[in-house]
Amino acid sequence: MLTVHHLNKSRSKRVLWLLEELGMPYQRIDYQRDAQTNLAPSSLKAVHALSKAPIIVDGDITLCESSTIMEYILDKDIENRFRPEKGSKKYYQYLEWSHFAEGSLALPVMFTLFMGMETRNGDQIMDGYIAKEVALDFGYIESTLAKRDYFSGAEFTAADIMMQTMLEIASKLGLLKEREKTLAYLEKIQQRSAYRKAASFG
Ligand SMILES: N[C@@H](CCC(=O)N[C@@H](CS)C(=O)NCC(=O)O)C(=O)O
Repeated sequence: MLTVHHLNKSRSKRVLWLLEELGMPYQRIDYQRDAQTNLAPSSLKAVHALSKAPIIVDGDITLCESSTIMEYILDKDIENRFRPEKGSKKYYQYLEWSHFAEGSLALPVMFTLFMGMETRNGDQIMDGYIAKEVALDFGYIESTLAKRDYFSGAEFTAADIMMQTMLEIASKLGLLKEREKTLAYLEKIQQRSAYRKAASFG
């Protein structure tokens, strides 16, 4: 059976959410962040050299990196749910958003989070760069959600799960103020019962 190594308050919620959407059996092993450093415990390093969540183990395969894990799980679903047909326009929209979440959006969102942990005067070179990226990325997200119900089209896919994590953090950081479509979308997908179940694991 597939095992999810789950760190509390982390991107491993994505994997648990997808598995719950699919109703696919799995085993969960929980890890707690260090109260001071917020880092994963050293026991996670025994599972994968990167010691980052999520990690899955399935037979002789051990994988880190959430977007890869999502594709791996979707490949196992014989009903081909939550991912548009390969080669279709929607499929490439799906891929763009799946990769955008970690490839582009994570940088300004996580930088904002980390920069908020120190005193800054707002004029340092990174402040301007991050502000520009935040405006660019969230403008693109808002205009996409003004045209479509979900990131790849009319249907919910795993790209929405990938995007939710960053949007959730962004919302807590106040980056979604006045992004009405994005806020409404976030509220909508967080109503899904599979999301609520995954979120209940901490
Ligand atoms: N790009 C990676 C990021 C993995 C990552 O940074 N995970 C964080 C949790 S959200 C982590 O394990 N942090 C604890 C640590 O670095 O010790 C992914 O999407 O899986």
